Amino acid sequence: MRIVVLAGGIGGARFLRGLKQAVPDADITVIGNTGDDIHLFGLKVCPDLDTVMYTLGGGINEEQGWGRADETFHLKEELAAYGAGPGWFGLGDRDFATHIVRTQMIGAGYPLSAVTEALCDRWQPGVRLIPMTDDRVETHVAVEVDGERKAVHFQEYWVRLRASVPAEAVVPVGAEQAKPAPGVLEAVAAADVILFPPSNPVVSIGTILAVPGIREAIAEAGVPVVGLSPIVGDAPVRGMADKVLAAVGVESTAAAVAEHYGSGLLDGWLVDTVDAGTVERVEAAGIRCRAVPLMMSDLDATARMAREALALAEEVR
Ligand code: GDP
Ligand code: FO1
Ligand code: CA
Repeated sequence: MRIVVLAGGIGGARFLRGLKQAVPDADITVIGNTGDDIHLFGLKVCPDLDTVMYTLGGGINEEQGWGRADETFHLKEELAAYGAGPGWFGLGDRDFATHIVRTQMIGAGYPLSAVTEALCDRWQPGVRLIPMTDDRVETHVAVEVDGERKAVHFQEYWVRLRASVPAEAVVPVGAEQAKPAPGVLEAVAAADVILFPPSNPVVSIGTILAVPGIREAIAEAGVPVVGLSPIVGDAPVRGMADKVLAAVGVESTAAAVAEHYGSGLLDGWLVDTVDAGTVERVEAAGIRCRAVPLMMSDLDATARMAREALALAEEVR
C-alpha cells in the first residue's frame, strides 16, 4: 500500500511512528513542511524535516519532541559569549552538524530535496521524506507589539514570543511562487491513500497546501484523504495551534478544523472520543467522521489511531 502523509514536526512525526508499526510493509512518502525553516548563523535550519528524520531515525529528544537526544550546547554558549544570537533558539551541538552539512550541500548547488535524502541516508527513517518544495518559503506572522504592527518569522512568534501576542495574519512568504519538490506530485498521484496526521492545520499542513499544485493534486488524486484532529476537547493537545487558528478565523474545535479543510479535500476525519458529540456536525459538512481515542500516549495507541484512519479510508473508498 502506498501512503502519502503531509507532516509538520512533532504531531506528524509521532503519528508516523505509529503508522510504521501499524503497516510495516507500507510504502510511505512524507511531504514535509518547510515553512518553519530559518537561517541562523549562516546555516539553514529545517525544524519540521529534522523532527521527522530524528524521530523516525531514533535520534530525537523524546521529552522535548524536537532536537537531538543526549544534546549539549557548548557551541551556542560560545556564540553567545561573542554576542552572536539569537539566544532564544536552542541549537545544540549535535543538531548543528545537521545544519552544517545541509548548508554546505545547498551551497554546492544541491536542492533541499536531494540534501534531505542525503541526511536520511544516515538516519534511515524508513519512509521517503520529501520537502514540500525546494524553493524558499518562510512563514511570517503579523503581530501587534506595543501598538505597532509588524511581521515576525514564525519561529520568533512561536519560540521567542510563545504565541503570547495575538496573531493577526499568518503568511507563508514565497509559497505562491514555489513549485512542489520533485517527487511530491508523483507520490500524490500514485498514492492509495493520503493521510493528514494530527499536525498543525495552519502552519504545518496549511503551509504545505499553500504550495500551488499540491492541494489540487490531492483533491484530484481520486483516493481517500483522511485526517486526524490535533484538537481534542476544544484545545490543541500540545502547543498553541489555537492561536494560529484564530488568525485564520477558525475556532479551536475538531469540527471547525474539518470544515476548514472542507469536503473538497477531506473524505474522512477522526475526532477524539471526547469530541464524539461533533461527529454529526462533521458529517453534515460532507466528511465521514468517527470518534476514536486520539492521544498518542505510546506507540501502540498511536498504531491504533493509524489503523482507524486506514479503516475509515476503506469505508469512504
Ligand atoms: P510541530 O511542527 O512540532 O508543531 O508539529 P505538528 O504540526 O506536526 O503537530 C502539532 C500538533 O500536534 C499540535 O497542534 C498538537 O495539538 C498535535 N498533537 C500533539 N500530540 C498529539 C496527540 O497525542 N494527539 C493528537 N490528536 N494531537 C496531538
Ligand atoms: N522549539 C522551542 O520551543 N524552543 C527552541 O529553542 C527550539 C529549538 C529548535 C531547534 C531545532 C529544531 O529542529 C527545532 C527547534 N524547536 C524549538 C522546535 C520547533 O522549531 C518548533 O516547535 C516547531 O517548528 C513549531 O512548529
Ligand atoms: Ca513546525
